[in-house]
Amino acid sequence: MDPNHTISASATSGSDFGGSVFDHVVQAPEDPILGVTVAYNKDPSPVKLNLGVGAYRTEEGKPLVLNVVRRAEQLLVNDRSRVKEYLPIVGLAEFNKLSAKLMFGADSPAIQVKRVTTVQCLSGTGSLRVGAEFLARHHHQRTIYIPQPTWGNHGKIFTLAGLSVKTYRYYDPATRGLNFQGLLEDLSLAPSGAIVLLHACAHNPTGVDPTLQQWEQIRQLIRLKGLLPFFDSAYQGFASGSLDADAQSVRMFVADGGECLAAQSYAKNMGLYGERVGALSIVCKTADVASRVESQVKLVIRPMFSNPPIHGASIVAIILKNRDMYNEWTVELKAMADRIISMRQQLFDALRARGTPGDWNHILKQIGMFTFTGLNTAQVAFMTKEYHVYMTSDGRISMAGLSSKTVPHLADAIHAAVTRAI
Ligand code: PGU
Repeated sequence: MDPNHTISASATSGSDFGGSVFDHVVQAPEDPILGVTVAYNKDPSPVKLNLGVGAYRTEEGKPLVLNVVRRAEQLLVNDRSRVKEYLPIVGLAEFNKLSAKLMFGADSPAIQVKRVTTVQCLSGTGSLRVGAEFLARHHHQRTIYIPQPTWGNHGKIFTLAGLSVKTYRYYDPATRGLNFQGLLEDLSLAPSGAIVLLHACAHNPTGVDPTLQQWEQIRQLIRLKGLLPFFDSAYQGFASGSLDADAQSVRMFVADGGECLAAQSYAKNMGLYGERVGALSIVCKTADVASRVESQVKLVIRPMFSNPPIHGASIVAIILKNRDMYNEWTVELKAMADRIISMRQQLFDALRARGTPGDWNHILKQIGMFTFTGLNTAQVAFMTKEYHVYMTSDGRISMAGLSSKTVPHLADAIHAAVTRAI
């Protein structure tokens, strides 16, 4: 065989191979949230401030690895019996059990009677996607209602999973609070069986949560109409500093004996962002249904990512099962939540001190990682251009990215945007 023959078919040898089969592919826009960090990274300004992505920073502006996480990792490294075998399709059994307890309560009757199935997934996003794919295959009503507004990825996740996405009214820009009447009206018009996406706490991006009384009314309506609640719990412990208080909405819906789904993320509350640790729970009517549901969820996961990663889930399991470490975690978590709350006060005071026009009480009232400032797209663009303050174009700022040192700069930028810009 002439070796030159085979060589002549190589890409370097002929002009026939000049064009790319991907020539028609157009440049996609950056992600509305993660793209903010891309733009921030390109900015050489020494005063630049990234308040885009919801990721906790210390007072020094540095990412934080919790002390208790470092301790758990140390234990993992020192334990020679730990191996790197594949996990089962549903992930680490111990992690799943402990995650269900964290979400539904240590003495949850639903867990005791085994009507909950919990599977380890790739953080909150992966849990939402697996839940959505399961629903698209097995739920009789393939419409999901998501709040208006909501985390930007929700619509994409559910659409790509094969669900049809509709919105319900949630936020009232006039009051900067909950549009409770609109919410009730829209959900009461939803077809029976429709899925309803609910933020368990610390609604992203608005920072506006229903009160417990309002949750109770939402629950009654959802049960009356036979809707299926799907909770996104990405901030348990971050809203109030208490893991139990932040799970109350979900627990109400489990206590009534009905069915629901819950996607949990350990990105924020344990600072395990890049480890991609999360869980999907499906609460069913009976143990028998839960077991059949789990068998089908496995068929969703296997061709998607086969089985989840072991390291992050092992960290979480160590912390959740050891009383000492669990307590240490709650203290560190509370400290993060408290620092965010103190940033709210500092920003509010700084705007007051500057006499910035407008009512800024919502900075204090809103809950969780974000303040939905009410600044418009043009004002945000102005702040980025003139002050190097990076945030999402809907006016959301991550309070967790702020520190005592950077509050004055942000307040100057907001003041200028409100008084001088558009
Ligand atoms: N659900 C909500 C409500 C969220 O805010 C986020 C993260 C997730 C789920 C997904 O988090 P996982 O990391 O997959 O567990 N939102 C942040 C982080 C950046 C992003 O958009 O992924 C944010 O800044 O909105």
